[in-house]
Amino acid sequence: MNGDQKLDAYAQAKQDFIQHFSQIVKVLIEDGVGHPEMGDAIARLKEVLEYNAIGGKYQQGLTVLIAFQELVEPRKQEADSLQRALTVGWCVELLQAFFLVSDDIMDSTIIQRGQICWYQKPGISLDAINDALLLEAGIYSLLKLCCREQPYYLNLIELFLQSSYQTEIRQTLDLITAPQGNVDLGRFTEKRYKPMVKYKTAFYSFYLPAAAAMCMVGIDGEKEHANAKKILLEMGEFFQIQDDYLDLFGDPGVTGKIGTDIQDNRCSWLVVQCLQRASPKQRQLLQENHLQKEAEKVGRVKALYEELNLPAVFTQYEEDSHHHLMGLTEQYASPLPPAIFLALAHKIYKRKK
Ligand code: DMA
Ligand code: MG
Ligand code: MG
Ligand code: MG
Repeated sequence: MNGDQKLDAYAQAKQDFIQHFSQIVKVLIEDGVGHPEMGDAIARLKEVLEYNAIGGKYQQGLTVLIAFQELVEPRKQEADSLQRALTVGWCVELLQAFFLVSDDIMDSTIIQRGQICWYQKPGISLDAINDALLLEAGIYSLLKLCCREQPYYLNLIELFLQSSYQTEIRQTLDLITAPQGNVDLGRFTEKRYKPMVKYKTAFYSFYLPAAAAMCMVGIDGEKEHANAKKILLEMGEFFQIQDDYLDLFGDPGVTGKIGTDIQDNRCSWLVVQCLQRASPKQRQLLQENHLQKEAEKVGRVKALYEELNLPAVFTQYEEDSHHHLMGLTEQYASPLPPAIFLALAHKIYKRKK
């Protein structure tokens, strides 16, 4: 395939993936048929799905489908197994939606994916907690409905559960490293930062989709999974570094979200880099303006980051990281087709959203 054909194949996969969503909603709400008293709850579930599972980049979910297609010869891709790959891809998107709805509450975010956060909608408020749990439960309903007869069913469930735990335990770290009402700059170190982001984002966003596709085609070996993980966790770590950078320096019109890392006192890549370079006076400025809601104070922190050239540091880091990922792919992709990893690396390189 040449470059243009590859692009078309990606666009086609994305279209198929998005189209499959109506099927997901149908399957989930059919569970309520025959229970007339559930009518209102089912309508709510549909609304929650349509508001929160739609409108992102679909990168994670689509990766299941694309990896599946790379791993199975075209003539062996049966319609049924393709349908299952689409559904498992949507399970990853539901997991993402579950995390986002909850994360936005904990981060006091207002805008996500270009729209008001679900919990901020009039009349929703903390009922959003139950909605998030519903999104999570949807994963296991779907897996049961579409994969129960498959030999990999248990492996898939374990993979989703393990990914959830890895994310949640590192979200815990993210939260307790940013205590409310107390700016302790001593906590914002690279040593804490790296493992935190690797597992709060990289595991479920990068390893899970590829590992799910691997399970579905019967690639279960520890070595194969460890190799894929080596590349994908590194990629996901960089993805979260980009997320931290875009939180402050991204264009909200493009990212679809308005950052809150400074206001929330988060252990962001930017604050870690800043502290490695700051003079005692600059450190004091950070101490006084981190964890503050006023736009003026946020502006002071941003000006400090610019003074320390952090945007240029980031650009250089992005180059180095991309180069490093190319090397890791060369070393660890086999026996999987390198295209799986290269396509992802290419997608996130210099991303603006
Ligand atoms: C992302 O952290 C992690 C999860 C599990 C959603 P974040 O709060 O930086 O994400 P976002 O920038 O999308 O709110
Ligand atoms: Mg957040
Ligand atoms: Mg968060
Ligand atoms: Mg963020």
